[in-house]
Amino acid sequence: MLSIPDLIKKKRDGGTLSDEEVKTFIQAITNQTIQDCQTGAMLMAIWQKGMVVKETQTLTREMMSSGEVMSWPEEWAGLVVDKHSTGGVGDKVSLVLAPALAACGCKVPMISGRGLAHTGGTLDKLESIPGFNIHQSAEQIQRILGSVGCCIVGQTETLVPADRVLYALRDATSTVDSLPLITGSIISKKGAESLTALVLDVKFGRAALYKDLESAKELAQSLVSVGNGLGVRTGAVLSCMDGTIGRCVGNSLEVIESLETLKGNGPRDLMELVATLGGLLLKMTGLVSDLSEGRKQISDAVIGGAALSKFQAMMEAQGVAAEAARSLCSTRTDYYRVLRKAEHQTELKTPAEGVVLDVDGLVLAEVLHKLGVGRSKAGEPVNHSVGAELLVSLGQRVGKGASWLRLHYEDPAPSPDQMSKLQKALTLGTDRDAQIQQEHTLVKEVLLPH
Ligand code: IUR
Repeated sequence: MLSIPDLIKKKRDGGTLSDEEVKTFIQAITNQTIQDCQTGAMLMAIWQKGMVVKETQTLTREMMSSGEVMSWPEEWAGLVVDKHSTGGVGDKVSLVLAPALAACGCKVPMISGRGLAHTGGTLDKLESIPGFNIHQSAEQIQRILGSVGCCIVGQTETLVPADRVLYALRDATSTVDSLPLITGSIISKKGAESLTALVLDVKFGRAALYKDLESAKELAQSLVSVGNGLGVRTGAVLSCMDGTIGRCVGNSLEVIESLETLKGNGPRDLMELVATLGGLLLKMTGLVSDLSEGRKQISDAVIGGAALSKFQAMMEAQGVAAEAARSLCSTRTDYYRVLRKAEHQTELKTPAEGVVLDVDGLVLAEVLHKLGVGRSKAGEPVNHSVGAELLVSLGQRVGKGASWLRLHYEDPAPSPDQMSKLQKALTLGTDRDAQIQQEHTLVKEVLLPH
């Protein structure tokens, strides 16, 4: 058996690690018999030389086996599903999708993350609801799935401990953006949830992790093939992330937009993503025979209010006071009776008349991140009430001086430079520019299990 320095050398020189060798590396992490500098060197060797599909598959399986693998009651066989997104701006899909799937008969143990770089995190959004507890043990998750059908929680202590070590060292060694390492990290955690089916929302575009469609597609293919190899029916959607999903960005503002969506008033792009991702999952479980029937069942669950009831029950099961959950879910409620509103609001005005051609989601997200929506170091608090509401739609004609963005802020207040950056996120044009501009397609491609 090769020693750890030999394994590093083999990978550094472009070799393919055998199943036993990958296992040795991951077990050394789990048993804490490897030095951080050795793990860092191996990560850099993997980043530089890559891995063949079989190696990535073994890496993922070994990472998954480094901790607890969840198990479910027999009667849930074929029904346990989840979704993962590679990160977006205003991406509140999980908040609508998890209860919609539960309303369609699925069990959804959704294990989500916190904000990463400029992208938002589902857990940060949910924690803007007073009392919402994202820390649930495996037993509590099973109890909530039994009574409600869905929960949205953080990674438990016992799930894929190897990923916790690897993720921190990837961050410290500039090796986050490696296809096999991203694949191993994402799929090992989903594999440990013992899912029947998994759908991946892989973003491309200027506010995405991978900007161009080709590299996003490569990631999607890697995730789909490794997921299926692990025995989870895995499909993926390639979706565009140039602007924002829906109109709100920021933790509590996104909760409000999700609740409005669950009350039937959702923006078109959010509904499209929820229906497509949910429809695919229903098809992969076999609950429906084709995607269009799946999309319809998910849309009906959202528009008809069944998903809202599940969201209310999930909030209560995860610690929100019954009265607060009821108030958030009632029609024509004042959300700020429960959620905290930022101390200050200001509106940005259009500099000229014209047609809205573009709103740059990356610029919006980067400024908002600095105003407290996100964190610059792990463990820092976020400001749940900071965010922005887009007041115009693409293709809309606006006059000069019209309000186009409402900014919610506290401390720090936006600097003149940040205000000017935000203003530049808006591109106006003529009717002719709008005609020439290609039709915006949100979902570019769907990859199904082989
Ligand atoms: N989310 C994960 O769970 N793992 C990763 O490597 C990335 C995002 I990038």
